[in-house]
Amino acid sequence: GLNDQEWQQVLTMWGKVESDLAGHGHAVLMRLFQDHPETMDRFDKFRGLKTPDQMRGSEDMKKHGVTVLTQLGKILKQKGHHESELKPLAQTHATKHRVPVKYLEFICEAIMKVIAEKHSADFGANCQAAMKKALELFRHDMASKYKEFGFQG
Ligand code: CLN
Repeated sequence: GLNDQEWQQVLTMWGKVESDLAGHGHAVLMRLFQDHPETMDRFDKFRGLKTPDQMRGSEDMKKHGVTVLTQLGKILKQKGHHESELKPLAQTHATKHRVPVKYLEFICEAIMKVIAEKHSADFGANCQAAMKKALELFRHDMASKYKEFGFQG
């Protein structure tokens, strides 16, 4: 787990993410779909988006970015005691969207990259390490829940 200081670093940084949740969310999804185009196949609603320009201009993608980061923020704010926030998310992603654990790793990488780009001055080595730990905890607990739902991911 993370200690108090690490959680504080994570949540202080998250405060900066929340100053423009839509901008960050859109950038995360753009980055994810560019680095790992196969992750886009899980989304029926993004099927029409073929070029980076179309993705950039997509209100729907922007909206989904807000959905994703809002839920992730709720989870991070539990500082590891996130069972009740995580469980329904693991359930839909395992049984309905059927999202491999590997894709969760990809989106966490995209989140790290976007924060590093947008907040380089405030995202020093310690803060990066804390955020990485928090996202690893999130992925680890998602993966365990996946198994409870019978999805090997
Ligand atoms: Fe996701 C829908 C949060 C990673 C694929 N996702 C949702 C919803 C979230 C949410 C809240 C709406 C409610 C629900 O269905 O449940 N997703 C997250 C969070 C993360 C996340 C938080 C990780 C940080 N999701 C992913 C990916 C995966 C994916 C690993 C593929 C690439 S990124 N998520 C979906 C899909 C939907 C969805 C396919 C359904 C979208 C729709 O049709 O509206």
